[in-house]
Amino acid sequence: MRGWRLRLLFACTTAFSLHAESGYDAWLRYQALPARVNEADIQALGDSVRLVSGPKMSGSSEVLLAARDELSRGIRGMLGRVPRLEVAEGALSARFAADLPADSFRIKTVQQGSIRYTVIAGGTERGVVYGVFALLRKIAFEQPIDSLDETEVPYAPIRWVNHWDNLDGSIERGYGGRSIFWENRHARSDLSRVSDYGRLLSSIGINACSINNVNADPGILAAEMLPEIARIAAAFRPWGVRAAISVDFASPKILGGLDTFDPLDPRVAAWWSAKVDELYRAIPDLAGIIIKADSEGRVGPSAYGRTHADAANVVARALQPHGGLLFYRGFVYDHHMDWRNPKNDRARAADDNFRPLDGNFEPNAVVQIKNGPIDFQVREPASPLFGTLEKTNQAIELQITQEYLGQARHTVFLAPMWKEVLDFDMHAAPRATPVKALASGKVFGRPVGGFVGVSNAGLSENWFGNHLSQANLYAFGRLAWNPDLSAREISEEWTRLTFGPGREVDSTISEIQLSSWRTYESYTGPLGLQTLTDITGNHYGVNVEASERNGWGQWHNADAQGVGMDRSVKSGTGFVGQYRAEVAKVYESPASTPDELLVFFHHVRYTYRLHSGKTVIQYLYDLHYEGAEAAANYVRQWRKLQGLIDERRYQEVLAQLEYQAGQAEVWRDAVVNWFLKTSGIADEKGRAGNHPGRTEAESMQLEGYTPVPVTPWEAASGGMAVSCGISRCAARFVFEGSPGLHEVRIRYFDQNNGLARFRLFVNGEVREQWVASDRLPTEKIDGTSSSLKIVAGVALKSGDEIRIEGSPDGGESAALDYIEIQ
Ligand code: GCV
Repeated sequence: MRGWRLRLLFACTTAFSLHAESGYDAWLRYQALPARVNEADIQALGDSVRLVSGPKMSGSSEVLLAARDELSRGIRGMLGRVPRLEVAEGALSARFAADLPADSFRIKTVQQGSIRYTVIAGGTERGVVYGVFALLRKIAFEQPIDSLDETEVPYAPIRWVNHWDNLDGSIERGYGGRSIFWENRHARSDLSRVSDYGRLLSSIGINACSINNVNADPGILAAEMLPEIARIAAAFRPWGVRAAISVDFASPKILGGLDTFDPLDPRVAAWWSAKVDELYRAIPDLAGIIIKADSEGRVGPSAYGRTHADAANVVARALQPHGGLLFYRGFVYDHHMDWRNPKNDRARAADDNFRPLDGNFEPNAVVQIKNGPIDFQVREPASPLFGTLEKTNQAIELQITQEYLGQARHTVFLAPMWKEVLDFDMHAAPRATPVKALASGKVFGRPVGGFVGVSNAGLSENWFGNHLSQANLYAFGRLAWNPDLSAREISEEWTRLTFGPGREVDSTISEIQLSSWRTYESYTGPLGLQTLTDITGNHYGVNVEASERNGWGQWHNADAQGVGMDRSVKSGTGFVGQYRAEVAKVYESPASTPDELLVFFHHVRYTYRLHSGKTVIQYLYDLHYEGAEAAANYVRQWRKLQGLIDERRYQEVLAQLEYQAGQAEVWRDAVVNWFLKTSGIADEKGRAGNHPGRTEAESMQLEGYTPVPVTPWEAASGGMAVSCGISRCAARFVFEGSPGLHEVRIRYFDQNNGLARFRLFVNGEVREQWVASDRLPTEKIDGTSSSLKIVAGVALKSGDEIRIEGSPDGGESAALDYIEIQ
């Protein structure tokens, strides 16, 4: 019934839902549903909605009040009028909540004689909030709500997000503005964003959030900091989100004045115990502590010849009386590895370090393991450590912030990638043992386990700097709650709540999202190459060789004959042998390794044939062209949504997708040219190295501009750009193509240390002007600053003069790469 009525009335709803939106409300917009349906829905809920939590909880806590207010806000927004909402106790609690596990909820329609009402019961107060959000989702999805009887139990107890926020307010690998928690080494005076963030987290079932960088500032544990942490914890508390912190393992020495931080020294243990007691006096519900040690320059137990278990346990024991958890990161590796030794392999590090320690950790310690063995690359196999640990708690760490995945400037929806890892069977027991079950402690009966997402939302109005990137936080929470949901289900839910309803809107956005990871992979690092970016720098722009010949170990070993790391047991680093036999069997030989991970596991010749029958080199060429084309297509798809979603978000996403399409071309050309030069094998389709309509800036007639080599060479067409060292320069050439309306595409460089200006002239007349004002993360002329300006509909005929003028500013030299006329 509701379906067809909604369809009939859809036209009216779109009309009044198109006000400008900032994205701040994310998926909690509570858009009005059609009026005639509203009354029926309110009646479907009965005479009231009653909120009841487990018997141990008080009936009037701030969590229940937040739940009630949210329900009121949501129902009013979507249905226009709110039924009676009650926070109930006593008999109802015993009847509906007593048997519910923590954090789970039940939603039930109750008919008692002539009285009908809806109960939302939670095993804890947090469960009630989750039930409220679940009911609101049902209403938004127009599902029947008149005879409800359902219970949901979260898949895992750990459903956390980590923030890499520094106390000065900056965020390591944050792309959505500055910290919502910190500024100038204090908690912000206005923490309303934290509260609103807590609401978002709670709506997807996340129950804890760590509030400072794992590269921890020891100052977080200073006595004067504890009230500040307490204020942040208080802002989260109404949403059932508990705060956690990251600490520096050397704190007993740096902060405590001891002459050691040796975890086996009793003075160190006493220091941790006293400090944790002090923390809990200030924040009684602190969720726990996270430690990154012996990793990327952080000190750790190796300083005293102790193990990671020793390190984790000394803090875990201090947390035990308070019920807190200790997360010890499995991301431990040597970043000074000798690349000349073919047996060295960073991928081995986590398993090598933690396998011997299985069973040595305290019951409240959790080893937090990144999804792959390297570091959040565009594609990696599941970390073998998930299948190794049997007697140790573990959690999977997924990265919501898109560090190696386009930094919120490229749309990359991560649920499909996460699903591949979560569903991957590690063959750790005779029955199916997917990573999700191992990480959650289900396979080996561990008391705790689950999911940690590195979120890094910031002060930007839409939290992440890209509206479409919000979907990754949503997906993380939904998967942590129920990893059996499909990527499609999640994307459709998110789209509907965030941009919908509207059939075209829902399907277009969802299709873009669902294909976006593979699109990004295809132009930045297919076949298991890993993201071919500047790995010692900003992790953003293209730089094919940045990972080679250094100690960081993200090598892909491309040479004139072939590409890939031999990680086999037979002839390589032996990494494959860290997997259980069933899995190792698949990865040991190139023939059985899936194409998408081929060069992660094997060094193969460029002429090696994939399962698809294509050679490796031709596949690399083809995929880069396909990827760039898919990115261009997103712009075309998005344009069809004008008028169907609010103009502000429409324009902002359009600009982002246009930028992405331009950037995909830089990646395509750079990677393709690099492999063409290195392998010497031509592209069968003749595209690599050929750029119809392109005139290199260095071959134009230059006034003031001077040619400069670009590093890395592949980041600029022909390896060169022109740069201006005076106040104004120009470059010109004569158009010799066919007459008509053309698209003029100007590739220039937009560093973040100036605001250079450009003007395009045709036959002496200004046709377009712009300022290079983006804040891309580089001061260099490289793959990151490479930018594209498209001027459409330019009437040209053979003999016309095209002239581009650049005026440098600050450190930005108005550099130009080429002009392409299509
Ligand atoms: C917080 C990668 C990132 C670092 C990050 C580290 C980690 O190396 O580039 O910024 O540090 O992972 O996960 O600890």
